[in-house]
Amino acid sequence: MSTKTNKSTFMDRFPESAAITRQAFLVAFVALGLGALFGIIQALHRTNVLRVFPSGDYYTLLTAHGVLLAIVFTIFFLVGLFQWAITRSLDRPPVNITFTKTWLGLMSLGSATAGIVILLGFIKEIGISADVLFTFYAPLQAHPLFYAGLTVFIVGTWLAGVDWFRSWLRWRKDNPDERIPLQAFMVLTTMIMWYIATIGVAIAVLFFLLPWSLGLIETVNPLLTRTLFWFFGHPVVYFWLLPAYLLWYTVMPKIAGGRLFSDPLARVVFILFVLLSTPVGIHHQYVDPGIAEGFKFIAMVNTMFLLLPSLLTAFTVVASIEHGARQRGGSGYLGWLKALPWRDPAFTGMALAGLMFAAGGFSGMVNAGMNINYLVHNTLWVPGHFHLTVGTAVTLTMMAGTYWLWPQITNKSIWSRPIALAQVVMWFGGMALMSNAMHVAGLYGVPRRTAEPQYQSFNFESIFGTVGELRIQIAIGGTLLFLSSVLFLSNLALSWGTPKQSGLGQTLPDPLSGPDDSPRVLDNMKLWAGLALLLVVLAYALPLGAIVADSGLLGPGGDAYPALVDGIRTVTAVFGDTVAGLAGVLP
Ligand code: HEM
Ligand SMILES: [Cu+2]
Repeated sequence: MSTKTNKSTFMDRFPESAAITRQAFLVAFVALGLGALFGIIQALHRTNVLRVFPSGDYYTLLTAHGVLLAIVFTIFFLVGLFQWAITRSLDRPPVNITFTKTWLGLMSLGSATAGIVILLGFIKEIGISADVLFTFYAPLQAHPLFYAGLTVFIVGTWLAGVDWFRSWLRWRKDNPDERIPLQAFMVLTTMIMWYIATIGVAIAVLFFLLPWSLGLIETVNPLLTRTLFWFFGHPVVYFWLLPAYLLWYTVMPKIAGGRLFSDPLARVVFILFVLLSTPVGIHHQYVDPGIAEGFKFIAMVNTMFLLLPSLLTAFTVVASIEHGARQRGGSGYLGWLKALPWRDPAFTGMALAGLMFAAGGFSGMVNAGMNINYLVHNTLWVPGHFHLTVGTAVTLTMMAGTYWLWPQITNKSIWSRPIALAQVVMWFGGMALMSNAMHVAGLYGVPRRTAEPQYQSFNFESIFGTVGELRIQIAIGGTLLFLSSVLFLSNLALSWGTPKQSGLGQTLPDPLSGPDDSPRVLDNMKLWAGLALLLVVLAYALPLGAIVADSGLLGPGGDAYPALVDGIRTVTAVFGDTVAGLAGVLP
């Protein structure tokens, strides 16, 4: 990482693209810092260790935490990384840098607007808020500016995709017969998935939530907006994950001292995500009434297929790293593990992130099972799960990737490698504590999204420890995580202050099995986009049709509630009459 080569860096070759990457990272890291601050506040609050905010503000905190981290941090990092990846792998600067600046500007404007509206929720007097959580579906309602900000942000990401597709088409003109370079392939397939996924959220926001919060329509159909949200809400997790995959496939083998094992396998994995990531969102709605069990079952089966690309990834990445270790002189069944560059924070961070992802995969399978989901639904288990996946597999990979990428985009080396190493290990340790305790607490039924999960009069005793002990684990884990993010951000800030150097450039080696070993049809973007849309129609046409047929486009959704109340009134009236009648005949 700090080893000098005489190669030019990405910044030397493409200064404008490097500047875009830096600016996107800057927004991502500001969001990370704020999000981590809210994270520790809520971890200490709900464990009753330290309370600095009234519990009434908890949703504001939670919304800020969720949106800043799961949406702003991850996606800004993604666009920065993709800007680097597409420029580097096609080996050409953006077609029109003003266009590139425009989408980054739109994304920044949109997220700043949404972010400010959320934070205004702390000041009651102003009367503007967006305490709707990062899932923002009805019946929770936000100020119109929140939805407007979100829209501008998403339009920005769409234009980013346009920019990258444009670069690719230009490249295609000059290279009609070549295979798409792997990183560009990954960027393009991920964006196809994003375009399909965001159809759901765009319809939900533009046709329902925004007009509703502006007062143009009186009601919305909550089940419809929930279903549209989850249409987007599941594939968005792959939008978080695929940049991590890009780093695991293309950068990590290099850091380990080797080469990617199989380029064709990597392509297959990305195509599988395009096809399989959208038609599964109903697996977040197993307990929603109004969706027939059969549709839920289909979503479950589709979800289980998604294990395949992740298992293929585990295989390919581990094989590539093992190859690297053996190149470095490692030997034996497991002995090669010792030959890996564990002192390199970029390597260790990514390796620990991958390990956590395996654990997250197991808890994800529990979530995905229609029957065992009932056990953990809406408990603290669920944030336990996604702090392993997006909170560690993705976040820690992004941090580790930054350590490798930073010199390439700034011509400066990382201020302190030992601190960086301590930082990634600390994140791993903090998350092991916090997330483990969240999973266990969830099995006890401790709810998520609440400031007051007291459970004081319950006396849970188990082999895992009491609820009190779990609370302490969450508090300690959360504190370690916060400290780790402070170390990450201050290390980068100090790196910014170091003098520029030359010769920090790195190259990425060719895979062992290259693109020519894969069928050409894999590069047919139109085909895969078409098939993915077809699968979406198959999975969603019937359930969406049924929801609208049942309770209309604008709800309010059947008459179950008053019918039940009327029913109870009738029963009590009859019962009361009978009692009175009986009383009358009694002496
Ligand atoms: C400093 C590190 C972090 C700490 C201490 C922390 C702590 C927490 C806690 C305690 C909750 C549960 C709150 C509740 O349900 O009552 C939570 C929720 C959540 N966290 Fe984190 N977290 C951290 C980092 C992250 C990261 C890096 C991400 C994603 C990139 C993330 C995404 C989320 C999301 C999406 C929620 C759910 C919000 C909701 O339910 O609406 N967190 N976090
Ligand atoms: Cu999901």
